[in-house]
Amino acid sequence: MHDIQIESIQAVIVDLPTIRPHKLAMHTMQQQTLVVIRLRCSDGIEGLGESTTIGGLAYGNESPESIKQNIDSHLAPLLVGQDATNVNAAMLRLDKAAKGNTFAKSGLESALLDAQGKRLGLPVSELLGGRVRDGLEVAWTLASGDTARDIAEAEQMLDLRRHRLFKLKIGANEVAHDLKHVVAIKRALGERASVRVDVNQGWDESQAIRACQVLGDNGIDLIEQPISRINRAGQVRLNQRSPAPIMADESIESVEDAFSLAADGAASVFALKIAKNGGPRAMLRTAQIAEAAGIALYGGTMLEGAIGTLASAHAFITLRQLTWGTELFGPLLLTEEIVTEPPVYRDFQLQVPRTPGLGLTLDEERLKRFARS
Ligand code: MUC
Ligand code: MG
Repeated sequence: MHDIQIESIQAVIVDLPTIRPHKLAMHTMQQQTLVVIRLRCSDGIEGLGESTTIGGLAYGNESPESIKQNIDSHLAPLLVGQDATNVNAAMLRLDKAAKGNTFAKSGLESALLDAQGKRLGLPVSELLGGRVRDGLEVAWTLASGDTARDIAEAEQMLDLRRHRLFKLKIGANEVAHDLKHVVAIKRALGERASVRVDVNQGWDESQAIRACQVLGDNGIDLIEQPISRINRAGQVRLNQRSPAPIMADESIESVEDAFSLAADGAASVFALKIAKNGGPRAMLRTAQIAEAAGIALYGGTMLEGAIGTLASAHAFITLRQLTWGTELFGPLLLTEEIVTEPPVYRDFQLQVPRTPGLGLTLDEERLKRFARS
């Protein structure tokens, strides 16, 4: 019998509207669906976590519905009654009994960390060893699909001093069309902004060879996941010949993937995502592999709301190097919040709270309104 036990775990599916459709190569998001995790402990403390993916099953192996089902049926029963204060032991128990399910595990680990931080009066960043920077620079994704609208959106973000790093979502259209779109945006923004692209695996190697050359020659700073995560040999060849650095995103579905990508020399930048690794601490293991291999880091997102965004931020802020910044803008894509005080964005940066845990409180009223019945 442990002194402080995990008493119950609830996974709530929440559907939230977005400011505009968000077009990725594999899916156009018309809204975002979060899975909010409430982990209640016998000392009365509740930890919050979030497991969020993009476009049902369009992006990865887990959907909001499968995440909830697997937590309810398999993962929560393994944790209820366990020591709420030992995150290592709890996550080990999950890993021993359940393969994969990194999104679900990430939400559960975030909730354990939030609860323990609240219990000890420490921000999650301090539980993870301590922060080494004040804030995190945040990129914005231009993904309306319309060149003029994307340029206007970027200009607005620069005026507001909210973002000066822009990621363009391409890969769904003809390559020539996409390249024209990207080059027009880079020309309009010039040296005032860093412009990067995310192809979301949309090209094959034969298309990517030329396209990466054109992008590099036109001042594009970074090319994310140009080809299929399955084509490892192609990724290695592209990483050697592209004039702009290649970043691995979908290729990393676990810490072990990160190790084998590093060993093969398949990317020079890693997108770090807590959901893809199985939690903030697992993500930090991927970061350590990258650091040891000389691979640069970028703080990625699955377009989570406030909870998942701050769970990521508390871990990213402990990293020694974050050469390419972060893209923790998920809450800004949503028109509604389910927490009482949304994350603060100022002077191109996300401010990471110094209050205990993740630093968030649920707005029960709003959660009820947007929770799927
Ligand atoms: C992805 O593939 O990177 C992150 C930012 C964004 O706009 O889409 C996501 C997913
Ligand atoms: Mg990506």
